[in-house]
Amino acid sequence: MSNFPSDKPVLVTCGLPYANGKCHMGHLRTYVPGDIFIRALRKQGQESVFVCGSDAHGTPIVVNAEEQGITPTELVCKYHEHFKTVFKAMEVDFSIFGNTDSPTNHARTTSIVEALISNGYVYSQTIKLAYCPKDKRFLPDRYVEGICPYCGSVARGDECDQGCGKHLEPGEIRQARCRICGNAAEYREQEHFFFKLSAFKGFLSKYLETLNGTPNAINYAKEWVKDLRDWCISRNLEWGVRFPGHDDLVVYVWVDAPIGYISFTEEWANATGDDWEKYWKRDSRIIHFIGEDITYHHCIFWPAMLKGAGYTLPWAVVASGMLKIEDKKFSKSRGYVVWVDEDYLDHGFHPDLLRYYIVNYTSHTKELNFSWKVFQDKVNNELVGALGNFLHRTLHFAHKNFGGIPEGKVDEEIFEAIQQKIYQVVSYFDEYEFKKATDMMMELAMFGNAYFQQYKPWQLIKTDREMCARVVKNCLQIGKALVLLFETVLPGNMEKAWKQLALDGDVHAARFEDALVELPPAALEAPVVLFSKIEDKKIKEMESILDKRIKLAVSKEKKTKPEEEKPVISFEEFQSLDIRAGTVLSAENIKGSDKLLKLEVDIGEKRQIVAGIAKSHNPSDLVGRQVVVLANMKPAKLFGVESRGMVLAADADGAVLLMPEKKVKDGTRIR
Ligand code: B3M
Ligand code: ZN
Repeated sequence: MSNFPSDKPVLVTCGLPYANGKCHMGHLRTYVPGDIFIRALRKQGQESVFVCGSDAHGTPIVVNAEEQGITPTELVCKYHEHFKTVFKAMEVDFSIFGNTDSPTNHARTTSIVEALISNGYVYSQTIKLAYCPKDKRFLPDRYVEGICPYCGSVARGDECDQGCGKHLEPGEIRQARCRICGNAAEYREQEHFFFKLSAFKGFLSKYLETLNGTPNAINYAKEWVKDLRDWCISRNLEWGVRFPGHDDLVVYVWVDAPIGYISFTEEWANATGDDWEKYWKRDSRIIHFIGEDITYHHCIFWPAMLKGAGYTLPWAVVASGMLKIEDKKFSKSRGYVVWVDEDYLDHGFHPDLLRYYIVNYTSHTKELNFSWKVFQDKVNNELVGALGNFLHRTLHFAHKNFGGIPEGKVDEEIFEAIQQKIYQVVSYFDEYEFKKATDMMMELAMFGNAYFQQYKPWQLIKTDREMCARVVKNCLQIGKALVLLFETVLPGNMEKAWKQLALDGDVHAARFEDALVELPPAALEAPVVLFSKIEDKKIKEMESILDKRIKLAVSKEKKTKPEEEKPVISFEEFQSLDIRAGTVLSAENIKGSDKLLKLEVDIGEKRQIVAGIAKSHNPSDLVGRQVVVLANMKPAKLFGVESRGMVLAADADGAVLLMPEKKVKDGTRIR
């Protein structure tokens, strides 16, 4: 049995893009599957609404506006319009695309924070915060750069985005420097407000047992729940939602951003005469589509906030894996980026092609590699070669030989094949297995092609016209089913195909089950080809655009980034580092993390060390090797695993481990 339709209304949301930069392929990994999922819900007759909007607050916006010399409002308006336009062009069809700076969101956020305060979940505490003596200001979040206290990577602001991925609380970052002027920051005391996340440990542990969604999100969250720290939810900024009762503070962006999901539902309900409370105050199914990197916020912080303020909890969290461009880690600064407008739509590519690639390249939770060559192959072989070919040859043959859809019955076995495929597609959608769902659709197209080949209507027409009509009718019925199934992925082209089949009504509002309603006889026009092959020349052109951008980024980086200057230190300061040689005794992956390895190293004594080298090293290759370890690194816990020491490596394209020139006794000091 499918999960849908359910008598509970369904709210699907997508993570809110920061309104501070253009839409790129990485964004689409959340929005396209979200859109496909909601279309599939509608096709099952599920009452549902699809909500998203711009994330307008926080230091990502303020820092960017400052750099561009415009106000945060101007920046947000510019990118808000940009995202709306690109989503429309990509056929990502939100019921509403709001903005977290709206009056509704200010009001809803204030009301939720006040509820948390009056329910006893907020307390104040004086903490030490990074402060720039030159710019005379506190340095919240992205205003500060330094070293992650957990893994030693260069980190900025509130997250270790290059290293262990941990959320960093204000004041935690080491060797803090001001991002505006580059000077070393001081630490100053100030009173701030904390959300008592630790009080939700019992609740969250139980909740995560029932939470639906993708295993990547849920498994990470189950690890994190073991070690919950309270969250500082106030910031020294002008831009944002005022912290109730404190005119000099705003709430942390990760408070008012997810509350946007609620406010946008309110705004949508006000505009359509619907009721927002049936989603957020009563029994509903709230499904969040997000990128894997914001799982903590959606599976830990957000449900605790909702619980603490008395709102309906998310029913599912669906997290997409990360994106690679031509097999290299996605990176705007290094040029590994594909902008949706200037690198795709503006070159005349149809949105449907990319939508198909995004869901069909690999499973939703895995890393997706975008390559122009693979894109070409998938379009030419699958969309043109299988689906397009079947629809076109069927329609063309029917038009040419029968002037349209012939009279007669569709065979029972054809209906059975269709029904089975619908069942499989729907079951895979239920599990957020978009690749498998779309593979099943493509199987139906291949079944159609095989059927056409087997019965050879082009021969039958000469020998047995009646039998030929039956075969054609069967093929057309398969075509109708394909159009209904593929509408979720290829809405633009399937709308055209629906008309080519002379079907009335709106294909976007039709149901999967309509595929079992026999096509009535009708006249058909000569069909126009839906999908055409992409030429090699076009792909070369696209590749060279990307190449140029990467080269430009490399040369820019060389020019603008001379080696970061570090302060001069004394011999005594150097001597305070306890660096030793040691042999790796064992190495294993850490459950829930694709970056970290747990090592046991003999440095004269046995030490357990967590190292962020899983992407560059296989555990088995490390055992027996000698490495260099900073032994007096402050102990830390990563994914619940204790780490006492740091393995030293050159920070190249991936980590390159240091090792002594020749094997030395374990524990030998490095000076
Ligand atoms: N604006 C974007 C991100 O960190 C952030 C998402 C908010 S979702 C409520 O991916
Ligand atoms: Zn880190």
